[in-house]
Amino acid sequence: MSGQAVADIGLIGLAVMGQNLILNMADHGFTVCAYNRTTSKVDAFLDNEAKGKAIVGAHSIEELCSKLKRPRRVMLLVKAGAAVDSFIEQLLPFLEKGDIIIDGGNSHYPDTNRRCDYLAEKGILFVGSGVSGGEEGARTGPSLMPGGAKDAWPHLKDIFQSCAAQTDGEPCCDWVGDQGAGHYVKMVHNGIEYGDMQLICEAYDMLKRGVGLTNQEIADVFEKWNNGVLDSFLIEITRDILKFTDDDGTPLVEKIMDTAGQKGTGKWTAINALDLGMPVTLIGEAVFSRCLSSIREERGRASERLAGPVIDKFSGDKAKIIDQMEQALYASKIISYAQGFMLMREAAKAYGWTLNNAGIALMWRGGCIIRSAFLGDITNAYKKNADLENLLFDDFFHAAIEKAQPSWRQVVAQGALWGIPTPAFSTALSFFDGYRAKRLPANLLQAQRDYFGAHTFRILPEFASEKYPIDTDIHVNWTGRGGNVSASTYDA
Ligand code: 2AM
Repeated sequence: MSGQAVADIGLIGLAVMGQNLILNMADHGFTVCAYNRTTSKVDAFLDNEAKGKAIVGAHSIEELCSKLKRPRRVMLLVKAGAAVDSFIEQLLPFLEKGDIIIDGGNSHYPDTNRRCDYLAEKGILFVGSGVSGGEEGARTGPSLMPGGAKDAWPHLKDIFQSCAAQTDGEPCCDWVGDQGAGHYVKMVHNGIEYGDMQLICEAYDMLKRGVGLTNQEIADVFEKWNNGVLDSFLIEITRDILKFTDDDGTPLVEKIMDTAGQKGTGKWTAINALDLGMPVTLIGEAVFSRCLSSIREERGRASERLAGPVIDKFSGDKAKIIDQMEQALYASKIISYAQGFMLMREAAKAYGWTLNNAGIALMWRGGCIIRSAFLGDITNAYKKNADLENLLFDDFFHAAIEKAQPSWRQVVAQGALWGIPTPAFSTALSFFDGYRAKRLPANLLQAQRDYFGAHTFRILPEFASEKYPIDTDIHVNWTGRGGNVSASTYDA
């Protein structure tokens, strides 16, 4: 079946995200053609949510393509993986050179790289776009992170930037970079989201078990924090969750099993950080914390055998420790974002992408799950200095972390004394102390490596001599036994 080319964009995948994005696009004056593998969903959508709007339907890929204005723009919002490849193959016979396919799903960036290259050979412009903000974001304004074939951008800019969330008059959507850069940045966004959530959970745990506050009191703390430097969507929903009572009047959150699920984007971020050799420790701890939570039965057995400190009824200054925790959370969050941006900088180098940090921060400023006032400050930092080496070198964040430092140390120490785990708070502080250390104990580590494996070491410039020449891989016979053979590569 063919039709008139009436639609500005086609959208495949009518789960809630897809439906909401179509409605959002229609609200902004674009005509959308909807298609879904199970075509009964097309009819149901047209008869209900889409009724009376600038939305048409298609019952085949051919019909969909025939209804699109040129160059055709087709957006996929289907399950990541095989479904994306399957639709690409189904679309190809009905597309022409210069047409555009956008994958708005949660695809892993190497898949997007591959699809970009594959479709470039065929003259089709492929775009992988991160879409964040959940169902509500898709309907009212998500954060959109498109990357891939840049020639597609002039044809997408208007639709994407109109439908995206707007903050301070600017859209939370801009071109991210080549190939899978859009999906990459979305992956890091999700990793940072893991970190933010873990930090909030640690604060909740300390306030509950350490300070002894009720859920309502903790909700009030989050309410207060939401009016300060921690002002963010995740703090806000945490406040609401803590206030939410079940039919029996008790907080529902306390009835929820303490085993965290994960879909993989946090893990991908951590794996990528390991691959690129970047110390993104907070996201790593956040992923491992979910893993630890999921071995619940084993923890149950451990809890009966392994004792820790008994937490006495809190007799200190509650207001003071609450303020200290706000500072600890803020400082840890600064570290997490600093690490995230370090990772993206390294990825840009490794993959040959040009990533615009201010633009990325602005894309995350609104619409998405990690949206916060804080991201406005990060945007400003990178706007002031696009080449900022590290977020911690920006005057604003430098001052913030200086101010927070004593409280942060107090909170991490208190967690350890109470025996309440604070992996994210703690790793953030350890990173900070490592990052600001001119000298780390890696000298000893290099000696150990050379001792047992002849892996060689380098001499500090001030100790260079004929015996230990500078910029040279040196091996020492530490034991007086064995040979003087050294491993051939120096891979510190
Ligand atoms: P469906 O309604 O026909 O199941 C979210 O699951 C979206 O992805 C839905 O629109 C779903 O279509 C689609 N989807 C999931 N797996 C798919 C596959 N293997 N092929 C095509 N569409 C798929």
